[in-house]
Amino acid sequence: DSRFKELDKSDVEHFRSILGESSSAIIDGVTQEASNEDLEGYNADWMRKYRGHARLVLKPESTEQVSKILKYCNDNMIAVNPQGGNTGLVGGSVPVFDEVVINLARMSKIRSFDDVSGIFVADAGVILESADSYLAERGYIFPLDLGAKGSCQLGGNVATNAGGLRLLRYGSLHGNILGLEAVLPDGTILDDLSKLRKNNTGYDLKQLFIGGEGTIGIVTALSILCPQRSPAVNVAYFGLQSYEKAQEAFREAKKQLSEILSAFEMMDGQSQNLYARASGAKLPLEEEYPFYCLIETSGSNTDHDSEKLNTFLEHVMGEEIVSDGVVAQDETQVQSLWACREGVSEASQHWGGVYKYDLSIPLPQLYDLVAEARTRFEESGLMSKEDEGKAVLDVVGYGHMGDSNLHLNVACRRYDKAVEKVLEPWVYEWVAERHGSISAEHGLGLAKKEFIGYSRSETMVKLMKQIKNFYDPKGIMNPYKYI
Ligand code: FAD
Ligand code: 2HG
Ligand code: ZN
Repeated sequence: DSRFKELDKSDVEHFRSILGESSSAIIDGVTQEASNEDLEGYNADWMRKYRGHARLVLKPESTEQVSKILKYCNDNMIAVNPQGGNTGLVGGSVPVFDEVVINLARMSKIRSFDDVSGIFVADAGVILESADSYLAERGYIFPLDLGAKGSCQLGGNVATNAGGLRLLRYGSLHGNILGLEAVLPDGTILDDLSKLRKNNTGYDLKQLFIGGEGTIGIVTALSILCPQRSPAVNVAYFGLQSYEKAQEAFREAKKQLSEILSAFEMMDGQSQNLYARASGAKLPLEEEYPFYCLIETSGSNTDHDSEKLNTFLEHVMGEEIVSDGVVAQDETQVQSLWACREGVSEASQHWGGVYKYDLSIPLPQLYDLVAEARTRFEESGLMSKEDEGKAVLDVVGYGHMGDSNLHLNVACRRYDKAVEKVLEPWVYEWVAERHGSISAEHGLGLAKKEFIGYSRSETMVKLMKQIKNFYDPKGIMNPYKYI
């Protein structure tokens, strides 16, 4: 974009003066020969679907460095792309052209933890799994968990307002985050690192950064309220004959497990078959079923929780809501049952390409979309019934049923416009007609830029643009993305 300055030697020298000479602070393909290989991990996204052409990656170590970098970029019209663990699934985490990548990986300090209130304060570059392990040692849990926990960063989680596997229990980051520190495009440091649960003094500005996808500033630290870790955790995995049965099971789980229910996930048979083929793992149940659910309970009393879970399982099996099931007997089994759910996302891109949709749909209609998508592929001639399960094209549905959040993944051998045409804009129209959301948790990024109107009115999009222009009048923050 000719509005933005092309990087030259003087810019790189300036960034070096901010960051110092440490080789881990800067990957320079402008004045030095950083190879494409060095830059690849920052330019290509997790799905290998979006690829930018950044020639400079900056890795600040402190909020002050982020501030100096942004001020210089703003003064000189240099476009930037904030980046965390680069596990985002909508193309928002990588540049489109040659934006400067500002990667937060080196900002990885835990700043404080109060083991009475459970308030945890950390830099944005802390890896989610590291934060959770730190809290586990102190009897607490990070109130967010997701399959990419080993790579994603807290700042990226905030910027995408990640939902994950336990939102049902702990709620959204909009509620758990107590304070943020962020740097605005002109270098201003917004210190709102509050540790208060209650603070009704005007607009709650931090909420704009939660789910802001790096379009109005860079999150550099957060404070978050963490709950006690439950000593008794049980996981059950069961097979069901229909989606209606899965809904009945969910209703019973809420009724009978009530306060100890911490996750309710749904996977269709095709998604489990795909996971087994891609990973080589054996599925937990002997027979195959059209649907599977995974339930997790977390409580403080093992005997009490096991009794509740067993009563629930006896009931749902007695009533023939559930056809067969297994309860994990130890931590290894807990992990392997969870892997059947968490592993689907990665398995779906095993054969080369994948089209991912992350949707909020009213629960009774949630699975209709998957069934209709299969029909559309059969009618298009791109998939026949015999192809199913042979990795030519797999249409799989799974997700956070407890949050009415479906993940529709269409796995194929390579990215193909013909496949995309069957899906878009049909998926978005379908969801809009049912008053759902075209992004339940992954955000809009580049992938859904054109489609925001399916979930937000013109008035709301206009207001969003005004907010963006107010915070980032020169438009340097993550340009070309959804706003
Ligand atoms: P990145 O991918 O690096 O960035 C994501 C966006 O945030 C980009 O727009 C980027 O510009 C911006 N950003 C990053 N850091 C900052 C910062 N410090 N300040 C401002 N902006 C910033 N998501 C869910 O909601 N639920 C799930 O269950 C879930 N499971 C996943 C499982 C797998 C296997 C994978 C690969 C992804 C999954 N995701 C899930 C997607 C999810 O968005 C990310 O995993 C995570 O929240 C992104 O964090 P990240 O550090 O990788 O951010
Ligand atoms: C999950 O719940 C993630 O596993 C990823 O949100 C979903 O890959 C996907 O579509
Ligand atoms: Zn998800």
